[in-house]
Amino acid sequence: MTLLAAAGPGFGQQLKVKPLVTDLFTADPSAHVFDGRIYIYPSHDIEANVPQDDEGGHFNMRDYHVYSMDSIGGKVTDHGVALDLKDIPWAGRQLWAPDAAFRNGTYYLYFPAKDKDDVFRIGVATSRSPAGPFKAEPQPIPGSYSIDPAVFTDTDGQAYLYFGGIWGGQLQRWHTGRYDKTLSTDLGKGREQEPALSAKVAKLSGDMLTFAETPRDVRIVDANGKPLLAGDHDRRFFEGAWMHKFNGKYYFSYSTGDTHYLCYAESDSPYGPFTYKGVLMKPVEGWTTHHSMVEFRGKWYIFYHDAELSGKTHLRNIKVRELVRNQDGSIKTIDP
Ligand code: FUB
Repeated sequence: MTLLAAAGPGFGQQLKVKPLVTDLFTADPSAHVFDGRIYIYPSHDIEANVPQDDEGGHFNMRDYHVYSMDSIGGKVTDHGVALDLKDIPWAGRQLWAPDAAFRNGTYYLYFPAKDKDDVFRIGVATSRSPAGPFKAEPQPIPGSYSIDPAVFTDTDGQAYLYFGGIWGGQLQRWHTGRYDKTLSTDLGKGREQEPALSAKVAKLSGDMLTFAETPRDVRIVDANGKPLLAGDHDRRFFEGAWMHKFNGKYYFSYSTGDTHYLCYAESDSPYGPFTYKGVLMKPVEGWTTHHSMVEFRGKWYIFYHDAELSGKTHLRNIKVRELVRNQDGSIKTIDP
């Protein structure tokens, strides 16, 4: 176990926020509170010397570390390698943004990786400890595809898996229901007036290892109930889904990718449709950010990343700051 940099001064006052981890590059932080402690499940960025492209080939990560903190702003503990690419029987390359969940004494790590045919799938690994190490299931979740799994357990105990990402995340290649390698980025020019591609959601089975239903579209509509369009790059879904519940409402938040916003939308159901509400966070330093939100000791926090330490888009560092809500449940836009 290594003790690393803490959030540092300025935290909570919305001054300059410091990276949580400084000895490794980390990104895509999914945070959860397990046994009263904050656990963070990030990607572990490395310099793999792969040239940058629209497919994200330069994000060539090979393992996961789990971090934990007993308080926001406190020491960050690195629990070491929790899962390594070489120990995932079906995976070929690129361990991207993971998430975690707990049920009946077992912790579940959900992660995307390209299989041996270079198609993104979503895998599961299990552990008796939130810090791992995790043991991967021999096959990816049947019927899974694309990237960025986010698990949400509702107040009635039902767990849902949200996932998907366009461009390098390959979601567009499944547009016809079968994998089509020729479909690039967000389906291309001339489709700007069509509904945008949607993230997916599926109930998880009781053992948390399979989908209990065929994944459904997470529809996002505007205030008039019209679907957001593919050409609406400032508002449409790109990747990085997250779900949380607040005062009985479901909040679906996500990244707009090429326009670099985090946005959110609200619904009365975990399936949606979700009504677009606004920008959660303006662009950070670097190409992407990817977030999670968690309630801890009566306050809500957003975990995210930027590229402050390296100045390079593929070598990122995770951060945390407080999330401020207005009285109607809407979220104050963060300008990092
Ligand atoms: O970390 C690799 C990819 O970059 C993630 O899966 C996306 O959400 C973006 O952050």
